Amino acid sequence: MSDGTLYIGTKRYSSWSLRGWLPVKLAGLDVEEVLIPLAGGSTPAVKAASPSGFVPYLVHRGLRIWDSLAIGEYCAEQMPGLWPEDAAMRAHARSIAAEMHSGFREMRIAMPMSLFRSGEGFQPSVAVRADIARIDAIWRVTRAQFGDGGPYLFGESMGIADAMYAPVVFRFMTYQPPLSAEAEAYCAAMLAHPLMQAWKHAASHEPAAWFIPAMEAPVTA
Ligand SMILES: N[C@@H](CCC(=O)N[C@@H](CS)C(=O)NCC(=O)O)C(=O)O
Repeated sequence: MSDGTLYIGTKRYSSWSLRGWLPVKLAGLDVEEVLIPLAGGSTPAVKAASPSGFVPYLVHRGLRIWDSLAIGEYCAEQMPGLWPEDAAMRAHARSIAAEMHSGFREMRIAMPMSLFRSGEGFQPSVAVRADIARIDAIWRVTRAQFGDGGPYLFGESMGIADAMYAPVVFRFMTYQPPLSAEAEAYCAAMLAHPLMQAWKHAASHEPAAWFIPAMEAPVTA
């Protein structure tokens, strides 16, 4: 008998689900995973399952937590190492996680997470390039200041801040925008993480009936 349920959406597409799923896995919560195929827009089964009408949604030992960042915070209470121990590092980690949670709208719209889509011919607009440059700078500065030689944002292990940026790593894998060498190295480390591999592997086995045509279509310049 598990301790609860994590509701998520289609792994090919659901960037917010990945942001909730990673902390749950990193904290080792014993929850059943319920995947609701997303309709693309509004999914009646998601509206029925989750208080906010969005996934991810976590029910753990009777507690109900919705929204990816709240799930990350909850998981860090179970496994404190998911935020850096040092107060200055933790302040920075929370800031960049929140910046991802509330920002980069242009990039998110122009580059939806779609793990097996071809991004060939993708031409980022000026606004999207600005979002990409800011993310690249966040990764570079954070790793230079706090990375301690480790492959992740705050060193040796993946944490909440990495989880928030994980879907961006998958987006960059698809759309291949030019990045700094440091950002490329960070993406490579993230893509090699066993949980990222496991998510991608599971996504590759999702049935074609769950595909959303607009998310698989060739990109338009
Ligand atoms: N702010 C929310 C955003 C969650 C969100 O937009 N999730 C999408 C899936 S990636 C969703 O549930 N969409 C509603 C639907 O498809 O019906 C979070 O951080 O969890």
